Amino acid sequence: MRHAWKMDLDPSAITPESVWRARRRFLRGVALAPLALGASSPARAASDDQPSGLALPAPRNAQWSTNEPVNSWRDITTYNNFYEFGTGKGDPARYAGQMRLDPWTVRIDGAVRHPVTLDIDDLRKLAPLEERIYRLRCVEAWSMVIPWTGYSLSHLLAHVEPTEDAKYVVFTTAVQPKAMPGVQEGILDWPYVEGLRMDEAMHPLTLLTFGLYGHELPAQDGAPMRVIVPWKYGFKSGKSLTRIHLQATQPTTSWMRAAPQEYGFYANVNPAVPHPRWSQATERRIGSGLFAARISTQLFNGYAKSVAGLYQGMDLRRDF
Ligand SMILES: Nc1nc2c(c(=O)[nH]1)N[C@H]1C(S)=C(S)[C@@H](COP(=O)(O)O)O[C@H]1N2
Ligand SMILES: [Mo]
Repeated sequence: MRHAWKMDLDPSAITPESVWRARRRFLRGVALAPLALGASSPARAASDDQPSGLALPAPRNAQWSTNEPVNSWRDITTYNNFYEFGTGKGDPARYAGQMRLDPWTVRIDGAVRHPVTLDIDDLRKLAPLEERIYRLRCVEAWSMVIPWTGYSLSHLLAHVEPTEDAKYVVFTTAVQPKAMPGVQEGILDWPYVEGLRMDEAMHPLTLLTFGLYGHELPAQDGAPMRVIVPWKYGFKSGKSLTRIHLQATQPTTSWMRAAPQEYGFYANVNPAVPHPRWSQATERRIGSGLFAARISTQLFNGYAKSVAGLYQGMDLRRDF
C-alpha cells in the first residue's frame, strides 16, 4: 500500500514537484486513453493541467492518505460545487475568481476561552502543514481523490480553548454578493452554514485546508481556507470560511434548512441509506472515463476504521 507512493516519491528527488506530478498524470492519461473518449488528450493534460497559484509545500502524511490515483488538477478545479457561484459544475471555475481574497480574516468565537480574529497568514502558520490524499464523495454519487494541504482542525480549536459548553462547531462561509451570482439568485439561504459535533470536529481526519496539489487553494475549491471532512458527504466541507463558532446546541445547516427530508445534520456516507431521489450504493469516479464501471460506495467513505466509533449507539438511518 505504501509501496505505490514510494515509487511516486522517488522522482520528486530529481524533478520539481509540478513536473513529476504532471508526469504521473500523463502516464495515467495514457493508460486510460483507450476508454476515456470524453477526456482531454494526455498531451494537453501535461502542458495545460499544471497547478497554479502560490506554492504551499508540505510533507505528505502517509497515515491519513489513500493510495488511490489522484484526480487531475483539471478535474479538481473545473468540476465543483460552490453554489455561491451558481449550480453548474463549471460555474465556480468561471466566477469564483471574482471573489476578493485579500484581506481575509476568520473569527473564531462562542464557547471558547480565547475568542480571536485571525488573519489568514497567521492561520496558515498556526500548525505544521501536511499533505493528505483524501477521497471526496459528493451526495450526488460522484467522487474524486484529492491531495489537500492543511492541518487537523483540532489544532486551531485547542488554540482557542473550548469551554464545557462547546458541543458543536458552526462553519460560516463568505458572502460577497457582487462577486457571487448564486447569492444574488437566492439559491440557498446565505451565508452557507455547516456544522459538526465537537468530537467530529476534533477528529484528526478533519482537515483545516489551505492548499491543493501543493499550491494555495484556487478560489473555486474554497480559497483561502475551508474544512474537509472526508467521511461525510461533500457538502459538510464548507468553503471560504469566515467564522468558526462553538456552541452548545446543534445548528440548522443550510442544507437541512433547504431540504430537511433529504439532508440531515450528520451526512455520513452510508451506501445503505438511499437519498430520497437516488441510490447511494455506488459512485462515479470523476476522470475515470466515460465507460468506466461505477464503484461501490464504502461506509463512511472508506474511513470506518477511524471514525465508526464516533457513532456507536446511534441509528444512522434516523440520524442521516
Ligand atoms: N461555501 C460552500 N461550500 C461548499 C459548497 C457550497 O456550495 N458552498 N458545496 C459543498 C459540496 S456539495 C461539495 S461536494 C464540496 C465540493 O468541493 P470541491 O468543489 O472542492 O470538490 O464543497 C462543499 N462546500
Ligand atoms: Mo456535494
